[in-house]
Amino acid sequence: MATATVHPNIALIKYWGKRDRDLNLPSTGSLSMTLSHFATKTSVVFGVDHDEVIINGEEALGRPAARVLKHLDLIQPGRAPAKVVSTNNFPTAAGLASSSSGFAALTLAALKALNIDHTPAQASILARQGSGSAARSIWGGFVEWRRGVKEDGTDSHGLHVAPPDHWNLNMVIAVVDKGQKSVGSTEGMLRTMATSPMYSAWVSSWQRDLDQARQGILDQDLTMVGRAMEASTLKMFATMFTSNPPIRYWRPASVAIQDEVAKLRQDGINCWWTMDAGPNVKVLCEPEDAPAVADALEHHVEDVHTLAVGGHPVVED
Ligand code: 2P0
Repeated sequence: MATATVHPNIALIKYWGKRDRDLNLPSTGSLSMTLSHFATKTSVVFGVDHDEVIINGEEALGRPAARVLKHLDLIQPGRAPAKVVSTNNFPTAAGLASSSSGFAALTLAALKALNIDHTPAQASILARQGSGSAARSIWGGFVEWRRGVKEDGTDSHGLHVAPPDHWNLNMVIAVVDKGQKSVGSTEGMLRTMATSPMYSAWVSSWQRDLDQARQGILDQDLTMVGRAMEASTLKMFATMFTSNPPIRYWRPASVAIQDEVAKLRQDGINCWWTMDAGPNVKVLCEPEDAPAVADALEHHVEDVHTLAVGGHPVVED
């Protein structure tokens, strides 16, 4: 039996689209900040009577359970029956990156329970095959997920860009809706790839955003990171909006918060927004500005969380 506690990550430079669906290889590189406070805690024990998956206190059945068990099959083909117990201390599948911490925690707990020696990059490659964004939650701090060029995916894994204590940044999250998203990320990506005329522009223009965000992180230059993050976010949504049928996660409150961020910047508060596969808005700022940002967001939604840069996973026997 082993337990892993892992923080989710939010992409500053986005992953949206797959160059290989089976191996879950991305069409673009991406870069993330690991979040503090939010966490998934997953325990795995092998050698029980039958497979069992408990998520947030309830037995998982159907596709969610099958996805977890298939991931264990990938980690050890021909494995013994297993019991998996996983709990999130934040909303699941609501655009708050629960699949990133979920599959990273499952991977790390299973590797430990099976006593399989591994490097972080090897764990990241396995986590990637469960859910792409999980490739980045193997580390705390700031993490790049290399697109890679190899067909077998061995060069498509996370890389640690900077440790958790490199830069004291905050992410203020406005929860516009904590319900589960209408279109799942995988389905949304496949639809975008098949139908959006903007998709080719997306896959040919991400590298510059990523290079600028990485440099901005290393230099602790929030404006540089923020500009690249908003550009990457808007380009990703342009591909979604122009899919057929369109994918539109934004709600009126999401747009009102984007306007609020622009207004805060005009007032001299250096803050920048991003969104993912859901209506929630995440705002990046320095800790000294976080109370003013949170106050402004509370005019639009009830549920606002101020999070810092999260640490590395913790894995225990
Ligand atoms: C990201 N998202 O980079 C992007 C931005 C959502 C928007 O990664 O299909 O659950 O399991 O690999 O990782 C969400 O997608 O997708 C995601 P799969 P995943 O964080």
